[in-house]
Amino acid sequence: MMFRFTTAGESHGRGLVAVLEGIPAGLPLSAERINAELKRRMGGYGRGARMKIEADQIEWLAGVRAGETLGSPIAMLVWNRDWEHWQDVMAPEADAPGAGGESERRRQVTRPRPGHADLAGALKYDRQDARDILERASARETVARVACGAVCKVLLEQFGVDIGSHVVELGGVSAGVGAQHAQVGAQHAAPLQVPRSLNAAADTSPVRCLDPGAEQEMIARIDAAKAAGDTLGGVVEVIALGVPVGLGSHVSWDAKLDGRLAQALMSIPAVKGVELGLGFEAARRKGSEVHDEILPGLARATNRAGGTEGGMTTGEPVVARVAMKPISTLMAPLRTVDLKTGGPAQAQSERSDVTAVPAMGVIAEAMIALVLAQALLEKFGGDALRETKRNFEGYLAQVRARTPKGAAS
Ligand code: EPS
Repeated sequence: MMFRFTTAGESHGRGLVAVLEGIPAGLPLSAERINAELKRRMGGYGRGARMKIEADQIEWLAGVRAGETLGSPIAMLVWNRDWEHWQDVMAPEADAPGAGGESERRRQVTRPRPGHADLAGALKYDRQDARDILERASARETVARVACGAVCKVLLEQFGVDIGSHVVELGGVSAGVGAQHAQVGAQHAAPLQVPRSLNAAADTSPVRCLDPGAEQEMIARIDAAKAAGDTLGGVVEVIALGVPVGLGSHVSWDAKLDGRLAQALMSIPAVKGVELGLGFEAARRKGSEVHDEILPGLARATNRAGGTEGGMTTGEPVVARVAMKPISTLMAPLRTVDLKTGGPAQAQSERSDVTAVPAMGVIAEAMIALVLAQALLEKFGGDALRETKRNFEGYLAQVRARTPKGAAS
């Protein structure tokens, strides 16, 4: 069964639709579990008023019966509560109020925001009103991704994989905690430095940061940015524990798991950089200070690689760091050009967030879950969960047989 997912929906349209194909039959699934992830995505200090309007929850449309997947495409719907305030602006009908001539259109966007999709999209799609672009470019679409990712998380849990994230940088403030942090300078096995139940700890912080001192400073910077009409970016670290060795492949460029993870993470709105393990730091070091020595029992002395070698998982935690630029809607706007007049103007400002870095961590977890679930199903196949598990157990036994007995100490 081919694994794929797709989403549809505009930020202020009727709602968002997510379709996920390739999940085996027999996976226990509940709306509560998906909704818990959607709720996590809505949180974080520095988000705008929209999150007070919405209460994102899925409705099942297809693929689940009596609390279990059927093996058919899973379809989920999330209504936009804000639609109520946008019905005329976003109405699909040609004869809707405001749908006629350009002059009739309310809430047009003709002063593109530097950094957003507004300008390139309006030129490429030949739209006079950049709202036709920004409605889909909005990070609101990530609701549907998180819903699909939540299903994948439930699947991965059946195989002992657990994915969490935390904020390691926000507005230029760095946290002194992190898996990557532990590896920089480490010559021997460094502890992860993050709790095993990463999300249980991170979710108690308003900025999802594990360093209380840094957390206070991040909050202060968000308040200052808000007062100045500005926005802030940051970096999250995502960690997947319990990933078996051998997901992905070295054989072809598009099978390589590190490449697939990078693509999935870079596709998150406003993300400008992705590192695995040491990332860019590896380029500055000698080989002897980068590669993870192999110990008896096939354990690793370190995990500077961040859990992949040769496009395959190593069996160590997968550690990714994801950098997000500041949100491009500024209340103190930057210079732009009015597309109607061609003259200089100030970019449009519309209600938005000061920062969405804490939420981006939740979205990054979802994207990693989607990539790992796909790679796991490629390796172990299965139309039914029991079949996938049988194949998985057989493979683990095969790997264990390669590990000399009693050599692990
Ligand atoms: C978002 C909803 C949006 C923004 C944000 C993400 O709501 P609105 O545009 O109605 O305020 O809060 O979108 C952007 C940052 C963006 O650039 O479009 C959401 O649900 O995550």
